[in-house]
Amino acid sequence: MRSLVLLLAASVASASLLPSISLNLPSSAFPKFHTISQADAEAGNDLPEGFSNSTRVNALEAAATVQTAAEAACSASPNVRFEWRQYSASDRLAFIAAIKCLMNKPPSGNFPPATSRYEDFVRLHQMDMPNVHGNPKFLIWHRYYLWTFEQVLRTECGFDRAMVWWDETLDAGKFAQSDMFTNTAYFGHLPPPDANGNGYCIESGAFAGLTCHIGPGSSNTPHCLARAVDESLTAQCNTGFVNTCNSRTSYSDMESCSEYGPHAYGHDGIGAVMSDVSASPSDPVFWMHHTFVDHGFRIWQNADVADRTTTINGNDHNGNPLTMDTMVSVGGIRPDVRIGDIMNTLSGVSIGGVPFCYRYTY
Ligand SMILES: [Cu+2]
Repeated sequence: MRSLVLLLAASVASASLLPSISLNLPSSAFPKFHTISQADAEAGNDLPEGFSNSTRVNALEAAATVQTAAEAACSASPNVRFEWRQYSASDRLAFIAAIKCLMNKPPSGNFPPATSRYEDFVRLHQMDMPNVHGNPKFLIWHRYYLWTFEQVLRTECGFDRAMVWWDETLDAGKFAQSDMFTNTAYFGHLPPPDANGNGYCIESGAFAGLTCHIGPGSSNTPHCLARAVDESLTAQCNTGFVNTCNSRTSYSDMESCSEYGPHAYGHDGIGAVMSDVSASPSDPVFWMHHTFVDHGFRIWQNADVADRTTTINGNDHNGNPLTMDTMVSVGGIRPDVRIGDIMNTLSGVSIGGVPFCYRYTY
């Protein structure tokens, strides 16, 4: 009996000394994103019914669009999202620290089985997966999801810097060389897969040893934060592919190209957890990647602001047409909004008392 007690005491002691080691899942456990090639995108092969018409309203209607007071106030001093290279070391560390802060906060309880406030966001994404992927709601929903995440960093973790974005076109084909991954203060390394094509648990950087409790897919099996880079896929996050998408004139056509083009290649290129459509926000680099996607959307809008911030087309997951009155929900983390409130990043519309108001540095 005494020896059993000693044995138990010894095992408890050694367990508390060891870092918790979570399961490294094989890459086959992570359902990949659907991709299309740039050549197929140029040919419109992702659009079974062909290119749809531009949503351009007639010139008179566009000219009649007047700036609201909220827009005017926003334009005077918008929040600016800085590209990673122009983001100071201090800002970078503050951003990373705020994400870690969310990981160390308890879950709200509204998104079981999330184990932290950070995982509330992962679970929300997993639950909404079919509604906000594979259809034109993808871009507008992720715009609001990203903004909501930023607000929660600010209100719950004291983040008080400008927001960041990642110009992936500058790192296409060589993501792993970015100091986002090579500098051990940031996101941790980006290793190639092992001989069996599986990822490695991330043991460097600010998120070393992270256990993910949401995913893969629709299951929830604790696993390590793993990556497995394929630079032939990250190479598709290039300027030419982005321009191919942005040359499309209707929202829904551009959305399809962006979602299955550069967006999907960035996820699959980073690999492992990031290639899990449902639970990819488990990897904090998800937020950086989605700033790149939202940037592409805004640049497309800038080519015809009057139209592209005031109209939308395409159908949602259930086949209902998207309109400016279609609601966008982030599960109550912030209020539900109309698409028309957030189609313009400079709308200045008050959401829970905070104006929706940002632009990108370029
Ligand atoms: Cu997503």
